[in-house]
Formats: sequence, structure tokens, C-alpha cells
Amino acid sequence: MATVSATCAPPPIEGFRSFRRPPPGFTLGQWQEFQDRGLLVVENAFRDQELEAWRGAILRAQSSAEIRADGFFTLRNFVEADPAFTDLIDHSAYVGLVYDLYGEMLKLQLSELFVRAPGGGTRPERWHIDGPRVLPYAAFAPGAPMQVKVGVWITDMLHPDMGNLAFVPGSHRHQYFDAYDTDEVVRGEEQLLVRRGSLTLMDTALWHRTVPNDSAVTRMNVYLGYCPSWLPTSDRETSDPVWLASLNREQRIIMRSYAKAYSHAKPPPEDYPLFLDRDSGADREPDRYRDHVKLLHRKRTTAWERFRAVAYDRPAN
Ligand SMILES: O=C(O)CCC(=O)C(=O)O
Ligand SMILES: [Fe+2]
Repeated sequence: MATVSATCAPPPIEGFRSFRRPPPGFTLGQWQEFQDRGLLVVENAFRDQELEAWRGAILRAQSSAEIRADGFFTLRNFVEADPAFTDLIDHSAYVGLVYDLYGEMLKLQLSELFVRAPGGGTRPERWHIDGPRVLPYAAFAPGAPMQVKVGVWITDMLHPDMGNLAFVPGSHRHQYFDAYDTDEVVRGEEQLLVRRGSLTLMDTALWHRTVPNDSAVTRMNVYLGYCPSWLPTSDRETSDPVWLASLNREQRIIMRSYAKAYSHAKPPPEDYPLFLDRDSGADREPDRYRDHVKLLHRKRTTAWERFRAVAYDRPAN
């Protein structure tokens, strides 16, 4: 007969050994740049080999899709389209940054790739912000970067007018923008100039557009949008379970493939912790609650809440 202790021993927590600390987050300088301009640039964030793998996967996706005559190609939820893309869900170059913002509720809101070939028909986007317009996130959370987009730049963007992203630095603090829904050139506008291998992080409350590609070069990049899990997912309902099973634990959680909508507000217990505390390695903050309070009910402070003290100051105008 089995001993009492053997039968009553708690089962090992599945995956416990694989809990890990998040990669590095914002430096103070990066935080300042992100909050002042609404867009942070990190050069040399990716290796050549990775960029080549992603470029190959974009070309594969493009070759299996119907391509518009003008060479414009976009694909949403692209992370599911090719195994070469899955490491973009939790890439160490930026998952620490978005974890600083959204902590234990981190979700990949959307993934989208863009191929903007030379020529007039590259479907430039007019001035806009991403996300809800009639009551933008800033109406409720004026100081919070509620939605961000990571850009991974696969081709050199060293000159203007090659299908660049254009933006007005600091405009994420304003809910109104005179050139909204136009493609006018505005004062203070910058075209994003970055080298291949750069990473950008944009607060999507930043007013932005794209410019036509008058160069001889095809622009290629991918965007990964992140937000708190309780904002709606933009590019999918749920993910293919077979594909999900091929991901690592953090990737699977960050996809937030929940059958019930309210699970996005209250994720299941097995999804905690997403990451351990970067400094202490603990799965909780000390001395906050009495012992009986379950992990899934314990608030974990984000780095953003601490950075907020360094004034992420966006008046609600
Ligand atoms: O292609 C770009 O750089 C920006 C596209 C864009 O603004 C969007 O998809 O919301
Ligand atoms: Fe946009």
C-alpha cells in the first residue's frame, strides 16, 4: 500500500522549472526617448541570420498569396504563417520592453508584415492613430501607452520617400490633429530613417502615416503590436491549437488564445507567472498580501508604474 505522504504529495507544478526572468527592459535613456518622442529606435537589435530567416519567410508567404499588381503585400497574424516567425512573439530584443509596460497581462494584440514595393500604388496610409478613434484610450488613460507597436526593420530605410513611416514626434500627447485623415506634409513631421536590423517601439497614440515609395528599393518590415490582455485582439479570434502546442510557454501565453472573452481580463491560473520578477526571481511581490491569496489574484507592479513617476505626462486635450 502506498504511504500517506506519497499519495498526498502535491503534484509538481507543470512547467515550473521553465519559469524564467524577463530579458532586460527600458534603460532610463530609452524610457525618456520613448515618452518624449512616442517612438524609440534601437539599432543593431537583430542578427543578420535572423533577418535573413524572416526575409525568407516573408518571401514564402508572399509567393503563396495573391499579390496585387503594384507589389503591395501585407499579412496579419503572420506569426502563425511560418515557423521562422514564432521567435518574434517573445524575442529577447524587445519582450523585456513590452513586459515593462504590460507585465503579467502582456498580449500580442496583432502581428502584421508589410512589403511596400516601389511605385505609386503602395497604398500610403493617411494620418491616423491606431486603435479606437471615437473615444481613444487616452480619453480614459491620458498618461498610459495603452498599445504599442514593435517594428523590426528588414531593409535599410536610410532615405526619405521610400515608403517610410512618418510621424510627428511628441504628438502622442494630443488627441486632435489638424491633418487627420489627409496625406498632407505637416510641420515637425519626420520620416523614419533606420538601418536594417533596427528595432522601433511606437506608442500607437502617436500620429503617423506612410509616404509613397519613390525609390528603387522594396521596403520590408514586420510589426508586432502589444497591449494588456484585456484589450481586444486585433488580428485573430483564437489560434490553431496544434500550432499553439509548438510554442514555448511564454509565447503560448502571450498569444492569449482564450475561448471565453472574459478570460482576457482574468486569465487562467496556469498562465501565472508569465515571467518571474527580474531582480528577485520571485513569482510575487513580498509583503503585499496575506499568504492565502492566490497567485492569480495578486497584483504585480509593472516597471511602467515605477517609470510613471519619471513623468509620462500626457495632458488629455
Ligand atoms: O506601414 C507602416 O509603417 C504603418 C502602417 C500603419 O500605420 C498601420 O498599419 O496602422
Ligand atoms: Fe497605423
